[in-house]
Amino acid sequence: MGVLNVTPDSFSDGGDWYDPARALDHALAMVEAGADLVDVGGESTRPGAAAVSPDEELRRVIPVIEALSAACPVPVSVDTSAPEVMRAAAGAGAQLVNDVRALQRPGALEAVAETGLAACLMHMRGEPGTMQQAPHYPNGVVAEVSAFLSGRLQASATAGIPAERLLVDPGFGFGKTLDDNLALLAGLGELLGLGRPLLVGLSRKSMIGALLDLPVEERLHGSVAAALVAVERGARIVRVHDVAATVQALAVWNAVSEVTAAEETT
Ligand code: 7PJ
Repeated sequence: MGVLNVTPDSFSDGGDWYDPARALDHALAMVEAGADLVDVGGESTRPGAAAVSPDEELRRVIPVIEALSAACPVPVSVDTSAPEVMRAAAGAGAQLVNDVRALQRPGALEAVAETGLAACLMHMRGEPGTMQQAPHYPNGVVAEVSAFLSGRLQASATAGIPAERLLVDPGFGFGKTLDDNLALLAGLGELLGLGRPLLVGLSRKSMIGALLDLPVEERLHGSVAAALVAVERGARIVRVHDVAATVQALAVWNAVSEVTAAEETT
């Protein structure tokens, strides 16, 4: 999943793709590099980010989603928590909602159920403005994230969203310390018990910066390593900024795992 931020303030590429024509070019370049999905977001959720009104989100993302749905050969995802943006994005051709608030906003479950969109349910502790202020998981971060996602899958089912349309995501960096993030990555396999495909986003995140003591523009190699670890532990979709590098690393990993799988069946 290639990231396309159409925001003036995202932490790693804020402002780069704000203009719809440039956004389309960048999306097509990511597809060319091997992206199977493009995630369009108009609300920055980096730590400390201010909230964006649904009107402003609509103004940012709908023209880009329309252009991409017409010209881009892979499904388009909309990164939003606002039900009105979900509905408009579905009308503009989006196929997936990527919601960092796991459809908890009033009306979000209904918007997904009624439009037939697929949805990624992500775990976040708190809100972007305050989420990094001393997050704490007394029962263990993997168990608490798993319980939350299980509850959201249940709520989605109750709202009439078929399970086959749902993905789950532990939400790396969203209200988590470095140790929490590492525990989640190490324990990613436990989330497979939820029975839905796992999506993970680690690309350029502060946990990579903290491990390597590097600023956001120098986190490529660490991000690729993190994506490989995630896939090796069961992630099915990785949300990344650097598509070519990630696709190449995964192609090498995949060639080896196919040999391993063939040996295991003989
Ligand atoms: C994630 C996301 C993530 C999902 C962002 C960033 C911050 N959506 N949106 N998972 N992160 N599903 O790109 O680093 O981890 S925004």
